[in-house]
Amino acid sequence: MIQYEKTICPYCSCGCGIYLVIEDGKIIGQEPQTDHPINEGGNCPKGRNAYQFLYAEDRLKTPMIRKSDELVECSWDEAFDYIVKKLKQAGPNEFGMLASGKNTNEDAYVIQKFTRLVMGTNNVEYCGRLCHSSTAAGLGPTVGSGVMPISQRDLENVDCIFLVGINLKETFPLMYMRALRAKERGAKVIVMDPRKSITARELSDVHLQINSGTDVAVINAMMKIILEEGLENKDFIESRTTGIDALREHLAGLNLKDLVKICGVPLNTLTQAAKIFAKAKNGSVLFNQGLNQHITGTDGIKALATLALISGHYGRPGTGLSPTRGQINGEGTGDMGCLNVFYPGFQKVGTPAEPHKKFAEHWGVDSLPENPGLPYTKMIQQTKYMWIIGTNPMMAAPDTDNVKKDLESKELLIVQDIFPTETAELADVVLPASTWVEREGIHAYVDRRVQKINKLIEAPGDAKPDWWIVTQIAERMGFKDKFDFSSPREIFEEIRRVVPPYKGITYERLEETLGGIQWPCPTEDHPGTSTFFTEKFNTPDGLGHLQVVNYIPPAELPDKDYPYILSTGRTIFHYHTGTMSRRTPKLDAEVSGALLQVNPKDATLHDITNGTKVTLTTRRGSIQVKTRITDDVPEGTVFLPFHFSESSANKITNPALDPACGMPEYKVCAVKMEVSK
Ligand SMILES: Nc1nc2c(c(=O)[nH]1)N[C@H]1C(S)=C(S)[C@@H](COP(=O)(O)OP(=O)(O)OC[C@H]3O[C@@H](n4cnc5c(=O)[nH]c(N)nc54)[C@H](O)[C@@H]3O)O[C@H]1N2
Ligand SMILES: Nc1nc2c(c(=O)[nH]1)N[C@H]1C(S)=C(S)[C@@H](COP(=O)(O)OP(=O)(O)OC[C@H]3O[C@@H](n4cnc5c(=O)[nH]c(N)nc54)[C@H](O)[C@@H]3O)O[C@H]1N2
Ligand code: SF4
Ligand SMILES: [Mo]
Repeated sequence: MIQYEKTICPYCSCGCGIYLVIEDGKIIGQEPQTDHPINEGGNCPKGRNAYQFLYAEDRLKTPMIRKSDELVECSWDEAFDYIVKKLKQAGPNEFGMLASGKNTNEDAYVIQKFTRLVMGTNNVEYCGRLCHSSTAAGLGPTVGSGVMPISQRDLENVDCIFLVGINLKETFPLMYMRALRAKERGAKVIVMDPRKSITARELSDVHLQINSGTDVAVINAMMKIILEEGLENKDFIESRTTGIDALREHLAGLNLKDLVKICGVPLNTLTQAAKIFAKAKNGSVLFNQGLNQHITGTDGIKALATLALISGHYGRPGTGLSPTRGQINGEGTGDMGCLNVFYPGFQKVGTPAEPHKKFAEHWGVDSLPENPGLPYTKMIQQTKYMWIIGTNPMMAAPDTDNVKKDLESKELLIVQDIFPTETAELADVVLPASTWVEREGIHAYVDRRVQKINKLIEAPGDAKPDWWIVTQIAERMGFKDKFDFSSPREIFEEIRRVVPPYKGITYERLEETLGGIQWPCPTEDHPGTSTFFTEKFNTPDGLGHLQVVNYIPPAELPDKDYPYILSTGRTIFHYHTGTMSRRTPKLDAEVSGALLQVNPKDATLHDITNGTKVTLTTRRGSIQVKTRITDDVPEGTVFLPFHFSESSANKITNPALDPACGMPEYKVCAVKMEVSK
């Protein structure tokens, strides 16, 4: 029998609807959903080939325990007994847990509950630390909230879009479609990116092709121009913000010539961008990893939000600064509290809210941890017992030779994934998870859009949902009464009770609402919230706090030994550490290995052509990779996607962190390039 079932694409967080064609329990094809309000019948190449990885031969199907250096298949009971015996020896600060941007909210909720309640520590994190931790640190003090304040659908109706460090066409293709529609309706688009990305080429009216890591200098220059020309939104500054005098004074002390020298963009181009942005009626700013992944990511975000505030671009549909979390549940896993300082609902430890007390009451225990836990990379370095669920630090964290050493030295390393990843290879215990369409639950997509995923097929072999695995271990650790969940629905009912923005969302409502509901949704008859900050900001005084920041250069810049800048990022056909997209025959056929982007002038200098194999060496190590000659990258910079293990970018990236949030500087380090022998 053939069925057509609705689901949501498992790749980026646009959250496009797709139909799966299922015959006798097996997916045999798919089509985009024409009536889904996000994609309206479109899907990008990843979305069009969304299900193929499910049937890869090496899906994990059975638990495994390491015995005399080999991972050997075992029963669930054996795996649980082994884990529980070890975990009972772990002191609270010796244990750490990493959740996944692929988890459902229900999975994520039980994961953080396990860490806090059973293990007594706030050592719980997920890939959000490597993605938007600078956003929380930058937007918290500025506007009081680090989530996307709009609906992605409203992008179509703004008259200026400023894209900062985001390659929209390759990374959020269906949001790109909306930006394109806005442009067709007359909106102006400014792109700030050191590369002539396809987005910069195809969409920008003004391309600010800045030197890597100099965003703060550019934004300061734009603000200085706006204030000097009197283009600021005086009413908005007066009624909705605080700190303009300090900002004026700070900018008056900066010299435009110096800023131009730092960022490498001519003054007239900066002026053009500043004027377009300030004069627009409704300006939208989308920013992402090109801004975030620096030791100064937090500063860059504070400056950018300040630019939007003085221009009055906040509080109306489509406006404001939109952080674009990219994993399907990058938003929801954070909402559920898989971060070292946040209990569910972004209730921060160490604040008067005292979330550890509130949750102790919710969960019926005497006490819960109140001190911050360790951030992602430090947890890998400093804990003895780790449980890693649906994240692949051996490819995604910086400086992976050291990650390997740290993971190999654990008393216990549990890896729970759907494939035998580079991280799973190091594990003492490997647990097979079911994925996406093999279990039920909810995800929150990029714009806080909560959509429900249904179980459509059976998981292979013994693979089980993440929430189930965690609850089984909690039970064996002696906490059955606290983890007495027999379905995701029961977990979701607890979430609704303790996480206020989700209170009005029910499974029934989600089943009925195509395109989902945007949280906060306080009551069951509330339609959800598309636009934030219409009346006031989420800061204690309700005002936008203008921030003063200074340019600080990246941690490691080129010198005579390592003369190039290495920047890393994404391409349209592949996803992160490649676990899913590289097991998708159609995507692998498009691009089957890493290609390093090299500028034609640098290529001539080294006598390199397309496909030459080069060795890239940084202070961390060396990798080999083939080249693609393109003026997408400026002279002196090479760009490497991080999807490919045989040329793994993170073997050589710099582990330097933004001190405000623990974000690694993935976007700039110094590298030497030589033709391989
Ligand atoms: N195809 C695909 N799509 C994805 C993903 C994927 O792996 N593959 N991942 C998803 C996830 S989790 C995320 S977070 C997003 C990431 O989405 P993006 O942030 O768009 O992706 P990146 O390629 O990391 O970086 C974006 C751009 O930043 C630029 N950049 C580098 N350095 C600087 C700088 O100093 N300043 C500025 N202004 N720009 C700079 C790069 O040249 C690049 O074009 O994508 C999501 N979508
Ligand atoms: N050099 C460099 N490094 C980067 C970045 C960069 O731009 N440059 N970007 C950073 C960013 S923004 C991000 S978000 C991270 C992403 O880093 P990760 O999240 O570690 O990368 P993914 O490849 O998405 O890993 C997800 C894992 O989940 C598994 N999986 C899929 N579905 C399920 C499921 O339902 N359950 C379980 N248990 N597992 C599942 C997949 O097989 C895969 O191993 O990378 C970061 N690292
Ligand atoms: S834009 Fe994102 S959600 Fe939509 S089909 Fe492509 S990868 Fe999937
Ligand atoms: Mo991300």
